[in-house]
Amino acid sequence: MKVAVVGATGMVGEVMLKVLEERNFPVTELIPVASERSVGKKLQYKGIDYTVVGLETAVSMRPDIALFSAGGETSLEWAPKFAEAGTTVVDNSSAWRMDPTKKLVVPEINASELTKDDKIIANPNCSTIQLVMALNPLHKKYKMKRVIVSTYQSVSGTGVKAVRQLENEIAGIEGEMAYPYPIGRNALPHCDVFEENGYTKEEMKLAREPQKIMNDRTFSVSATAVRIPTAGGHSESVNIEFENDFDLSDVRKLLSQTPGVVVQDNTDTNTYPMPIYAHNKDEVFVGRIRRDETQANTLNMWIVADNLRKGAATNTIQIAEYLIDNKLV
Ligand code: A2P
Ligand code: 11C
Repeated sequence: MKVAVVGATGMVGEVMLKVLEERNFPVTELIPVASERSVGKKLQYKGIDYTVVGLETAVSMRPDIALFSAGGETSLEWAPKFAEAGTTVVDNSSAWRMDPTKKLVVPEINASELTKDDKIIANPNCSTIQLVMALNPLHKKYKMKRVIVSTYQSVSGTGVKAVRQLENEIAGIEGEMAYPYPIGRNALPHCDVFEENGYTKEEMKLAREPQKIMNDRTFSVSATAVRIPTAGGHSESVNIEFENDFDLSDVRKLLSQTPGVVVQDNTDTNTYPMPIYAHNKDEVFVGRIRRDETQANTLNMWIVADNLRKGAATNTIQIAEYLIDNKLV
């Protein structure tokens, strides 16, 4: 496969190259793409140097697959141009996610919806992916009514500038600010921009995307998204009200049997998921599984995943793998 990575010099793009290499993705020709600022720069893949090209050049090279993570505006403008040239685009930005003509895919849940005609496929938001990975098996068995999620999100979700802000604050260096406030020793109830309803865009992604991925509008999600000074991954405290009662040991069993989900849940040994251990892993980790004692049929749990891996690069590459395995590209 001739594979373009659009945004190859960025935080997610860099992880994409690493994940492609680790999973031995069938790359016959790699095309690293970035902005005009980076054209000519060298990037390594499997020990070989590749030269970064611009978008125009990349389209003219007619890749089979283009993995996009270069921001929403780049995707809006360029994904259709690649699609017209015959390339299948898997896009990690928010540009196409809620477009009714585009599929929003977490392979473990809804890859079977994909067909040869899908030329632009959307990768969900990172905090959504780890949430639905854990919700989906439980919903299938107990039927969810309402989900309340509070997130504790890593600075890596904002990008290089935010990671640098945290590093500078720790080192006591004054530098450029990615956030309106210090992030070290702080918690900002503010991920992405505010919308008119008083929620942030990140919170509304969590409210809207799960229904589309799970193809079910019978449940609702209410979210509060918080940025904290961690670098390894996103964490989520989740409260789920089901139609039907559940058995806690069955919940643990269902989750541990779900491909891509790992249960880490033993209070006797202080075992629970944490971002420092989820870092660089592709799985979604679930723990602190317990009954909400204030309400019938309601569960509390804690979900952690590496937002740059399963939340972005890995999920995007899994979609591409599904396309290849099923001869859809
Ligand atoms: P560049 O490094 O040349 O700016 P991050 O999310 O870490 O900020 O990375 C964004 C990625 O998207 C980078 O690879 C960046 O390239 C790329 N990018 C940003 N704007 C454009 C654009 N207009 N055209 C192509 N690539 C872009
Ligand atoms: C964050 N979820 O952590 C964001 C990053 O819609 O793809 C990814 C933004 C997106 O802030």
